[in-house]
Amino acid sequence: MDERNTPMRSYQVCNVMEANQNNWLRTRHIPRDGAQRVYIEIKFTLRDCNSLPGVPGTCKETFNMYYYESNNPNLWFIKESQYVKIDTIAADESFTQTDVGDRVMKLNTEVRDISNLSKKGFYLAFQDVGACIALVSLRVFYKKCPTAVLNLAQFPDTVTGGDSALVEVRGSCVNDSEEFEAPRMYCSADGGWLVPIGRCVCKPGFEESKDYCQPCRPGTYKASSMDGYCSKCPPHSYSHQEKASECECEKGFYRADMDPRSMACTRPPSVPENPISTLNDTSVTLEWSPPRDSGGRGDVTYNIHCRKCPGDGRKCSPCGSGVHFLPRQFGLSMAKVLVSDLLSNTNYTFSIEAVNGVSDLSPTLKQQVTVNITTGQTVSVILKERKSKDSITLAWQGPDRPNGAIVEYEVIYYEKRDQNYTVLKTKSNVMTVEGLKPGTTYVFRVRARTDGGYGSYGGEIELETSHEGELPPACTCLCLFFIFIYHRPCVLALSCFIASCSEGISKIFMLSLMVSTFTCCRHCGYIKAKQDPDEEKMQFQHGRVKLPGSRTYIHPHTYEDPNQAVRDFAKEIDASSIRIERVIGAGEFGEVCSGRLKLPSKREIYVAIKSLKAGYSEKQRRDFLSEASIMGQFDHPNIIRLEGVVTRCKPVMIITEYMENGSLDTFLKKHDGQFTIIQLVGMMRGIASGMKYLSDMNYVHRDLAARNILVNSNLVCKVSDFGLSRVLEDDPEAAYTTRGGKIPIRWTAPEAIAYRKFTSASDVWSYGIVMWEVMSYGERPYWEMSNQDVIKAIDEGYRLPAPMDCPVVLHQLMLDCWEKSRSERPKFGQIVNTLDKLIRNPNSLKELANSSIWEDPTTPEFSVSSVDEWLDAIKMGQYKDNFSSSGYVTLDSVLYISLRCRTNVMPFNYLLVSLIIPFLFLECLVTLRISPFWD
Ligand code: ACK
Repeated sequence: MDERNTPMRSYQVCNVMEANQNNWLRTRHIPRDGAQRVYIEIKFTLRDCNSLPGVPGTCKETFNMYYYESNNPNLWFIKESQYVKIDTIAADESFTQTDVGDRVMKLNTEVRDISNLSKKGFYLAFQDVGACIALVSLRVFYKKCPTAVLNLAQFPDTVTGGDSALVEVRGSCVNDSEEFEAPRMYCSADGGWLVPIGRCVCKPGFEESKDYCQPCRPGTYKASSMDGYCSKCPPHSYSHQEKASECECEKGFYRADMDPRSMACTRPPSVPENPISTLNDTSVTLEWSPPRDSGGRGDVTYNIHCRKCPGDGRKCSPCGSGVHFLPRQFGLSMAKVLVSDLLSNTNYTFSIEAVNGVSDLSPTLKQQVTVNITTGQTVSVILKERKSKDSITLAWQGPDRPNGAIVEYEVIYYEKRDQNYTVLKTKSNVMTVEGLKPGTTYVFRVRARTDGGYGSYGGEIELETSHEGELPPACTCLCLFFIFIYHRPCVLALSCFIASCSEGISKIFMLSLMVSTFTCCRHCGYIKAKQDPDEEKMQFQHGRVKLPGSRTYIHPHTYEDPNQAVRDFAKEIDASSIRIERVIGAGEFGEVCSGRLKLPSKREIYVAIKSLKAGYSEKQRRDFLSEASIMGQFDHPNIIRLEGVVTRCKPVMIITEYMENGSLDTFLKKHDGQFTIIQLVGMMRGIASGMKYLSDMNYVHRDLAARNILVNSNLVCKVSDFGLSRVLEDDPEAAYTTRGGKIPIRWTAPEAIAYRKFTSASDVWSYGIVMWEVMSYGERPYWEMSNQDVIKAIDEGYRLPAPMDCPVVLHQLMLDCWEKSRSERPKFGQIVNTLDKLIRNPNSLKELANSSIWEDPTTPEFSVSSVDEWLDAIKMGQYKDNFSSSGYVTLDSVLYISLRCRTNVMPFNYLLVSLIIPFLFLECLVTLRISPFWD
């Protein structure tokens, strides 16, 4: 019975009373089952010899355990000597008579093992040599390492090795995975796995999930088994099916062979812009601006295609190998090439195309911008000459199609006999060469020069001076005719001609009339021909023709879910690609910092980072991000460019291009008086161009002011500040409240202030104010006048006077922008055109709006000899006493005011005057660019 009084069976032997016992108990054949090491657990009881009364000394308290390895499962006899001894087993606890009486069993458990088995099985045997034992149970077992999956490799059930050796096991990769490094593990003797080596990785299109590989979901992909997890399809690509190992490109977008699958799909670049040619006789330098849209790639290069058109009616043909391109014709990385060895006097068309790594994948034709040039403006015909004994007068016809205005002609001549030549220059196409020898033959050639350089010489003409006493030939009249038709109005030319020719007048008259008409018409035609290409060029370079179906701005409020607008128009940027470097200012919603952005496969760029401060409300977040969803819709060199947003982690950020010179108003104040007028007009042109783009997209800015223009290191101005929060809604204070502050009264058109009529025309009004800010280097419009006074003054017709040194044309443009009736204000497109014309013709900027008052008192309008006269002239006669009592009795002393004004030291009485009649006096104050309220 065991401890619980349950009867149990056992093998017993207890021949203790007799000596020389040798009793054997043997198992049947036990299959090894692959095990090399087998454990044997025996449970037994053993009687204490001392507790047996009268037992001889031969009584034992141990027994022996043996095994015999054999492939034969049916051995019925094994010799004693064949057994291998495992151990002599002694009991930890033996029991006594008392125990027997108490029926308490003292069960011993002993475990032994045998290793390095190699045959099919073995037999176990127990030898009793005279003990009193009962074998209660025998358990024979081996150990194994259980099935396991580690590092995506599956390891099978593995029987442990013999003799405590580790068993090396090769794992097999789970479904949809492949070997990265052969997976191995060691099965230890006690059945545990040790030292995992190698691993499997999920195949492309699958990602690891615990111990198996699961397919990538639609919209995600995994290109390489080396990538850990499925990633979202890169921009402009998609995957509709599971298990995608790459995402397909959207229509119109492509992926080059060498592009990593993680890269956004890209498209061919847009056309190169602003081509410029600089011609020098038979070579030309072509330059252009990179395409506005690089297609999303950084590998844009340029190819030049060249065709020549002889201009004699023959067809154009490829230029051939005679023309040379430096550095090369195809695959240019710089936007510049020198083309040399062109034929003279030939029309050439150069087509410049931008290509990138996916251009060849796109079925659409590559867009090209073309440049036409005409080489060597040869002055082909010397029309006629007039000779005397010591002079020759030549008249020639200018080039048919000059490639620019002719700057001058060069006449080269030499005496035929000695070939020492002389070069003369003239702006007209007539020249009298004097000091020649009588009766001598001279050779003449003429060539023209334009801004593009010299053309080639026309053909030679040999002329001989008259001999002493010889009269000029009668047909000199024809020469004079040509001279005059090129230099006088046609009528005058004709009358001169009639007066100077007596012979054959009727014939020549008819002929001349025809030529004259032809020439005059050609002249008119020339003017037109000169203007049209110019116009075209300007349109081409700067005009943004609104194409049918071109984009219109979408207000984020039209979205039910404003977050969708952000997703649609702003790229989400991973915060880890941004490095914030320093704080550069404070925005409405939080700090503005500068830093760097490094996007995959893009160059690192400097960026400005606006962040949304902590503790914001949902509305603030929406308003903050609305700027990004507006800005993200624009793509123009004069509109601040959105790089993207960070919305998936905090702080929420808006990333834009970095503008090194910050906001325009501060920038101008810092550089007061340091720019040329062309630079200032260039800035204004940029702003106007950005505003034209916005108005073409039907976007009304409402807060155009120099403080909302940013300037980069190249002085390029860009319109910024597109937040929604300043847009006025149903607030009763609306007209005066914006961003918790005021409507920018000084910048806002009267109709927008009065009844919130914000339109592109009201933006034009603001633009006029920005022009004024630019020309006055950041002066505050209307100085310190109160907003109410400004509204009143504007209503009464007052307009800001021209700032100091402001060209009259620019002030006029400002005044046009401030037309009360908004329909009479110019459109942004017209403003851009006007400024372009001024840039091309800087002379038009020479006349200053206010120079006459201060710098030229002798002009009829301001010819004054005393202070009183001067005050009368500027309609301030009633303040004569104020001036004289303050000691300003001479004009010099008034000029001294100007000097003091310039240094901002304003005499008090002068201030008083300006306070009393601010608007009459503003004109002269502005001339000095001073505020009447300083000091
Ligand atoms: O006048 P600033 O230097 O130019 O100070 C303000 C400040 O941040 C708060 O708006 C500057 N700022 C804003 N956006 C940019 C940008 N994209 N690049 C450079 N500076 C910027 C602005």
